[in-house]
Amino acid sequence: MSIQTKITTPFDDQKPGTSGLRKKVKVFQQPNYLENFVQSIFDTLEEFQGKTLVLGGDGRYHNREAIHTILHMAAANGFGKVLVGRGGVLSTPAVSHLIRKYDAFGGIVLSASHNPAGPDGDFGIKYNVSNGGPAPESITNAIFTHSKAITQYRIWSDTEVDLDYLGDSEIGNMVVRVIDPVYDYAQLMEELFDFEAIRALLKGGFRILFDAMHAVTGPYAREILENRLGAPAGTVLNGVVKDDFGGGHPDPNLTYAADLVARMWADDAPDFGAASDGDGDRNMILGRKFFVTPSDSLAVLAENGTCAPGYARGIVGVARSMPTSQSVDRVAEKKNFACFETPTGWKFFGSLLDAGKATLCGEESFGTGSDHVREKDGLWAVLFWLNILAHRKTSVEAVVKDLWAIYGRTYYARHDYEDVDSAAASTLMSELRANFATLTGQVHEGLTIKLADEFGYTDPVNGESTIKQGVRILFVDGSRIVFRLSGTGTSGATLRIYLERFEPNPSLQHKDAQEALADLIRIADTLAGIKQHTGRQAPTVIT
Ligand code: VG1
Ligand code: CO
Repeated sequence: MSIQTKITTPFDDQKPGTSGLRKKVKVFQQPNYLENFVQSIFDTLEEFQGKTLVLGGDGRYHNREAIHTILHMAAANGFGKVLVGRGGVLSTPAVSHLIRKYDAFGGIVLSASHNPAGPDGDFGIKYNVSNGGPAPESITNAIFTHSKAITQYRIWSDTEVDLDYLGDSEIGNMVVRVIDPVYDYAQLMEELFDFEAIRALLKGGFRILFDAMHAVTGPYAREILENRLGAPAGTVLNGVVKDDFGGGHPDPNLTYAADLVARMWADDAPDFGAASDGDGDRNMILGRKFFVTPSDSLAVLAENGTCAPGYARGIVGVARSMPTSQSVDRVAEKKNFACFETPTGWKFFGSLLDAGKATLCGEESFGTGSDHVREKDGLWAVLFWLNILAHRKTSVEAVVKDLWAIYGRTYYARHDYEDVDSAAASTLMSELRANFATLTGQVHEGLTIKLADEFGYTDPVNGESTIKQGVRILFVDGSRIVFRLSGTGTSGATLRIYLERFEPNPSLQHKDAQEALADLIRIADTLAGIKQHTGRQAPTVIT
């Protein structure tokens, strides 16, 4: 039994994107592909000898094999202990919490989030640092650089490890501790939220549904919603984790959570519906026949959050990704707390949370979170909403409409053109960039362009800068169109177009979002030539 050093040759495509390295399962199944990336992570880190690593994934196809490999590599590289979820399963927010709670050196999350799973689906790997959050770009860039020059990796000779039973075993000198994936996370939720009040709400006949979409949140939701909060059995839909996510696309939005949506729009619809994604960090919140945009959801938490025990201390600030709507900005302004605008991806929130500059964070892509961990957190958002509803004793729709009444409504939509030709997508973006100077002052459909630019960001805490984070077209009336290319896809390019309009007039706040944004949708096509470049007549997904 010993450390083996294996000779390898580099791959040139191991650049982490918005959230780790995501590729087709078949790419990860190539000999040494995973090993090279994992060794590149370890070679980039320093002084972890004898320390603890947290390890788990969303349960998708290839998870177990990858966990087995990573455990043996961690042992050969000198980690002292690995905390791994039973069955190799941990949600992304649970990994973040475990790193923090047990003072781990870092963690590895195996997930491609909502991307489909199975032998022909996607797989992914992400490294999280000691604050529990995704590694910042300085580290992910260093990992990529290393991966292009790697010549060898270290792995312990094959040892049997039983991932299905709680307890300790060893690989070489390293302890492998199999832990309950849910327990610590559920304890944290009990500390943050008023479980007594939520229990009373449910007892009083308030009906809820949660769709785990056959992905990682099933066991978490069952334990928290059904066992601890007393929601009736059957509250959690699709609660069994399957390695192909039941053949579905576990993305909590109106398109992919179609079953839940049908139930929430039925005549006997429950009062509250929610869904989460493959790895448990996203959330969608629905009322009876009512959809809450993720951007409004963040604003609702900022407006009402201090009723939850974990936030009674007050909210010091909020942060949102640039394409997320400015709904929360208006809450921050009125309540006089700071509001930060960051690039897309949770890794940019970490420094603000660590420095105590932000309490809540959110993204338009169904991501909400806070300083309780350093990832977005799907079930946390669901519990936060339930806590607010228990406190306010009103409906989801009323809570959102109250927000609009105070601050105005921000109409919002995102149009995705998935798997388009990569060259065509980058031409579209570069043509937009080339037109910045002439766009300013142009009038389209009665709307004047105030500024066209590309978003860049300098982290106010650590000074790290990043550029090319999305093209923004800002109009004089406050409307915005943002164009970005996705950094999480695994085939072709995905063009995202984010559309936003502020409507202060209460009598104009009840339109369908696509209708209210129709002129901006047309302008986006005029300015970028979407149909012409992509050859598509309509987006693949609208959220
Ligand atoms: C997308 C979302 C982004 C999110 C990221 C990871 O990135 O737009 O807001 O942080 O996914 O979420 P992109 O680069 O494809 O637009 V998850 O739940 O997929 O880890
Ligand atoms: Co996710």
